[in-house]
Amino acid sequence: MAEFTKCSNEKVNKWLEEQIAMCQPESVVWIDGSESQLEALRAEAVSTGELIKLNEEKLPGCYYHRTAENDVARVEDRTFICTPTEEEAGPINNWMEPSQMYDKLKALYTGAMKGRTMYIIPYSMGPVGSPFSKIGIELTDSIYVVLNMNIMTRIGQEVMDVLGTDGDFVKCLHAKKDVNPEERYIVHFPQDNAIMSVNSAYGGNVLLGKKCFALRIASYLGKQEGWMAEHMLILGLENPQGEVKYIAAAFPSACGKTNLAMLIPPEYLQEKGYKVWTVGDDIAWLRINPEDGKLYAINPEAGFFGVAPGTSEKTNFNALESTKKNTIFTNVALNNDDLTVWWEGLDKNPPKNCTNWLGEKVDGTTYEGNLAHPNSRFTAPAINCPCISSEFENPQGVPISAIVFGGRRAKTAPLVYQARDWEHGVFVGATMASETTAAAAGAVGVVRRDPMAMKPFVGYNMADYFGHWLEMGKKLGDNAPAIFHVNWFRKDDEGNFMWPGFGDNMRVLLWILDRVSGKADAHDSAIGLLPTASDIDTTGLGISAEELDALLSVDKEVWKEDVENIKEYFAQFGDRLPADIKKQLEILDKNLND
Ligand code: GTP
Ligand code: SPV
Ligand code: MN
Repeated sequence: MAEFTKCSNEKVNKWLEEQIAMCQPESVVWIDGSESQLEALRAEAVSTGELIKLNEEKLPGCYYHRTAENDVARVEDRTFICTPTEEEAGPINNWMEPSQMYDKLKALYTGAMKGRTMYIIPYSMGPVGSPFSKIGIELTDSIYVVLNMNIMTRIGQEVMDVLGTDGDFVKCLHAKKDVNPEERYIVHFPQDNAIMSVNSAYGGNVLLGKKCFALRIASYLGKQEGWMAEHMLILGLENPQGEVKYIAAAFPSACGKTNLAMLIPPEYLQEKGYKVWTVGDDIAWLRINPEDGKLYAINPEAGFFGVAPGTSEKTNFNALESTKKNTIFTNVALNNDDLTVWWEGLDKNPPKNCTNWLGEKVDGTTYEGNLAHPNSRFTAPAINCPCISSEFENPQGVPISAIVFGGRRAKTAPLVYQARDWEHGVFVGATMASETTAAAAGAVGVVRRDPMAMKPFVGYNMADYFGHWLEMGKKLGDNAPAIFHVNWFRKDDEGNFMWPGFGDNMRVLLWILDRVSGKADAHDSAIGLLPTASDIDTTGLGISAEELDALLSVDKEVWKEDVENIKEYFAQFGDRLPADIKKQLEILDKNLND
């Protein structure tokens, strides 16, 4: 067995011994988080071709990487929640009995790292030492994973110091193996605090601090311990008086979280003094502050693993700026002339001398297909973001004034509406639906139900998860944030987006915060509280009153169809579906038929 240096935590040592015996790496290396060690790993990855060093003048400290063609997105059908009973995992998750799954995985991991190096990455989700934070240790045979984890989380010796001799940690094992999609498994054992990933090297499947830990395992821990782990951005909106209010928003994968989190307000609002500050773009951990009883959130991550296509100076200047240094680009197109990167939507000048995401040398100016994969991504340090919030590292988090749900709905959902109260808001989240995107393997553009944008990420029974949300509302009482639903993706009959989106979404956020502070009106409708068109500021927007009316309209017939679909969807939860959710469905049904 390969030698390894023991640490002062015997639980860690015992687990390491078992994993090393099983994976049989040639050598074992602790990641201490030092720049010299990381720099040596970058050089090694460049020497083997795993990474390409990009233009040091234009993109200092940046690297380019391509994954295997069949390994470009999360694989939901190969993602498992292995709880002792199938009921605990619920009807939405794939399940296998834990000991059976351990046996299956053992066969796959045995000898999987032969001739390779195993890296031990201690990491903290959340600022090191924050009361919100939790520690994980990821073992991996991929330098790409080490370098990405370094951007996305806080890694290294300081984390081991906090863990101490007896601290608990999430056990994360990743082996790249031969990237065989038939034997790819992303497996969670919530009761054992353990995650095992094999046969992939793509982001969400292998950066185990992210979706696997910070959502699937954390949602389970949150249920036990009375807090929440959500697929949410966190932003601060500063008004001209300098007051900042925080909003958390849950949209499904590739539905606009990164963009909203960093939005640049329209010029006339900037001139008035409005600003947006980014706390997080993908994951929020929320808990009730015992001192004031309010809901506070942290972003447990340290970087952005953002969708590249569609990111441009015009749509998301701040995200683009964030990628200008110390960033890793995955599955975008490479400009071979100057070693820079390109993707669809960046600008109108695809590189002529181009390598596409498949690794083929092509003429980008005439190429027919996508040069960058639709789910190509950048891994950028959060501190690069020009509008990163001063509260980003605040170990206590930020107080949340409003929670926003949203998705891609060509019809059905209006631009914005407000839930009547927390309970109704939980129902609005529980009945979310959205068109699928390239973020997960499978068909794109199909409407599916995605409660709270957590369909792929809840680590236990979804019906119990709804119950947990209701429970949190009871604990919060009058301190509960108001809940809203937005839809930036409504289309007209020709299939064009009706709302300009991006920076102009600020106009909707202002109505939301005016509702919270009691400054704006709303009228009740079958589905919830709607703004009157005149309450949405359309200064300089160039959309007519009729267009805004259409964006805010609720077509009862379309909604009745949706209710039928919701009933079918809820049926799978049987008696586990909370009574308050059933009650809300009855109210909606009745409102639509009145
Ligand atoms: P994940 O990282 O997968 O969780 O995604 P995300 O929710 O952070 O999505 P992101 O902000 O990266 O946006 C995904 C895609 O939606 C990009 O191609 C964006 O350009 C596009 N998009 C974002 N906001 C808007 C908007 O307001 N309107 C329109 N039409 N497109 C948008
Ligand atoms: C998502 O799919 O929601 C992402 C990217 O944010 S991944 O890390 O792959 O999950
Ligand atoms: Mn996401």
